[in-house]
Amino acid sequence: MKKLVILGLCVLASTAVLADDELFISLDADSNGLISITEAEADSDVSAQFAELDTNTDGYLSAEEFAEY
Ligand SMILES: [Ca+2]
Repeated sequence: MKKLVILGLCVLASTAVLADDELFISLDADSNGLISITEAEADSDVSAQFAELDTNTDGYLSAEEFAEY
């Protein structure tokens, strides 16, 4: 039973990562691996948190920065 719960949590966690990846890919309109502030405007939530997510303040969200979203 305990193993089943752990397995379930792993599946849930990997699904969440996958969903974030899909959002990242869909927002990365020019597929350069970075989300610009213009690309982020396609999602109002990401756009609103852009400055917070852009931890190195280069004006782009990398996959690593976006993972915090
Ligand atoms: Ca950045």
